[in-house]
Amino acid sequence: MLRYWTAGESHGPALVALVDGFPAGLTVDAALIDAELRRRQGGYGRGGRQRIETDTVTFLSGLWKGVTLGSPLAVEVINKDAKLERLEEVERPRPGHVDLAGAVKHLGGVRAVLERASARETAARVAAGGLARQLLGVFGIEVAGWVTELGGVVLGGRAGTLPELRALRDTSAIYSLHPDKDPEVTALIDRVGKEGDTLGGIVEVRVEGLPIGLGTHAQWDRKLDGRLAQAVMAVQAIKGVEIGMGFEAARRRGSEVHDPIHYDPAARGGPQLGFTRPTNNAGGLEAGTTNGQPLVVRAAMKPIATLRKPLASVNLASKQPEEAAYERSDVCAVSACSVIVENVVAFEVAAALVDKFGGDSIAEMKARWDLYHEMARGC
Ligand code: EPS
Repeated sequence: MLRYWTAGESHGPALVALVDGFPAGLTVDAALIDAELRRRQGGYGRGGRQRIETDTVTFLSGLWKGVTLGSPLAVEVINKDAKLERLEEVERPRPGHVDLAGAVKHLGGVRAVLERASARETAARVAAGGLARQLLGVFGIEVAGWVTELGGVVLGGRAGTLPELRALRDTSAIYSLHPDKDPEVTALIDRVGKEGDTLGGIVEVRVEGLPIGLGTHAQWDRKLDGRLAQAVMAVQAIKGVEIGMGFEAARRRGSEVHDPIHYDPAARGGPQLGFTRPTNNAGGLEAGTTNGQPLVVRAAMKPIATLRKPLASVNLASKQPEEAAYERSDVCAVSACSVIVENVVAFEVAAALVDKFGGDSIAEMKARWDLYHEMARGC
């Protein structure tokens, strides 16, 4: 079972991801994880914190000479802005954050919950996902994500191979597949930022090269659609998750939604075993099981809840009406969100891969991958 937890406060000494159940024998390229962390720090509309931090990973355990041991990996990302001991209590909870509910729940103050709830924690999730995508890479499984909507401006997807789409996205200041729309969107972010407000958006992640048969239909908590929904919904500020056609499928007839099945003997040798689909409205998952088509996951991010022009709140000490607290924040972090969702999706897919092909060593996983595909071609 491949799983991870994170620890760390936004302004504590460091964030840590503890990755358990990772197979032995993978040569880890830390630079690839650092590249994901760098992308997470970027995107137009980020705040002052990103000018302070240069996120990189240090492995505290689980590696020997750069190769995974099969033991737990503790991965650390240092906080340069480690000032928690000097920070004051926050008296005026910010609407949209956990400030009020968390302070009440823990019978304590706002600072204690906001430090952990901060989206800074996603650096640790990206570190775990950056590791997982290297495991996927061994099996030719590729993951990429981008922004499809920002502040109400619909950017959409685009046809192309993953390397083409990734290259295009990397030319966009907001990580979209339509860089020609960047000026319109960055001007919007500037305008809204000047007004003391914030913006949300929609991100999309695509996974290609998947075999048929990851996940299961047989038990609710092992269904891959359910596991993906939990992992993505649990990213800070996410309010909705869609797979494939998603909510739109509810408005159409069955004949317009479900993907017909064809067979092409020439494609029998590939991971899809010769089964082809003219459409992919299911987004690569049927009943919680991968069907060999690309996995497509979308997530809706609400606007950042810390507003420079704050909403109404109440002073928790005096119970008098006051404006919510303002702490340095981002105007828009939808681009960063695309990187985070990309990496949490990568982790869940890697976990499903380990469930199917065994988690002790890469060598055994490869042998079982080959054997499964050989047997499945007989289906
Ligand atoms: C973030 C770091 C945080 C915030 C932001 C994301 O740093 P600080 O609080 O020191 O400015 O900029 O956090 C939030 C959006 C949030 O809601 O808490 C980061 O590294 O992503």
